[in-house]
Amino acid sequence: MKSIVETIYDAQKGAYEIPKVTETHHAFDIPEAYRLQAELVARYVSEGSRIIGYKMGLTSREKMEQMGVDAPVHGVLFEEMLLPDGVVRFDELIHPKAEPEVAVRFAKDVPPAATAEELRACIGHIAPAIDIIDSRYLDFKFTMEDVVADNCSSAQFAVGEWIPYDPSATDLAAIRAALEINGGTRSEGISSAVLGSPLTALQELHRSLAEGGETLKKDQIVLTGAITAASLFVKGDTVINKTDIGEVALR
Ligand code: OOG
Ligand code: MG
Repeated sequence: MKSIVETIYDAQKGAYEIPKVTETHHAFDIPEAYRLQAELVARYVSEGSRIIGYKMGLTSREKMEQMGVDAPVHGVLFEEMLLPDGVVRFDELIHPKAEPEVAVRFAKDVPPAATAEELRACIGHIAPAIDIIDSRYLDFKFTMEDVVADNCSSAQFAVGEWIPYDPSATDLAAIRAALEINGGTRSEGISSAVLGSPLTALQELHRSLAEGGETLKKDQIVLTGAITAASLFVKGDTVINKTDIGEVALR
């Protein structure tokens, strides 16, 4: 029988659905789920993938309700997930959903025990983003442990124009975002939906990474978490995240 990591890796690479590994294999807890995620990530890295940052997930009440889980999670972003010009690679996807998010890029390494203020001071740029999630689990249904092991449904993402982050000009907790598909608004919200502020999501991420001896570093990108529930989309759809800090589209 294939291991949990192999099972998920094959489903990601082959773009096919699998039953939950907590059912086909065995139950495991959240720390074990992150160990499995790390093993999966190490396999990609050994094959040449480069880590360019992280994503927070299940950070908003709407997302937690949509997915039936009750705490945020985080995953790893690889260079190949970032779509140049927003052109989606549909042949690598199973049942993609789009989420309107705010992305940040760090201008400095974040000190391991950074306070909220110190962490904020390390952010160089912010941008509107669309996270394309594609759970490898049947019907997009999973437990928190399953989704963490599946690198939090990470698949592809698009980022709009990066703008320098000026805390006196932009309140990270007050960015309005609306996800439009084919001209119709599918969902809209405000970035305070993300744990009160995307800054809190970043702190939570940094705290959690520190437990594993990691830190957020200069030039890394973080997708801070969906502001609204996710929407299914298909090839040919025009998907746009319209925000107060600009817009970004999938093609
Ligand atoms: C897990 C990933 C969620 C977010 O921003 O909430 C996520 C999922 O819902 O499949 O990326
Ligand atoms: Mg997301």
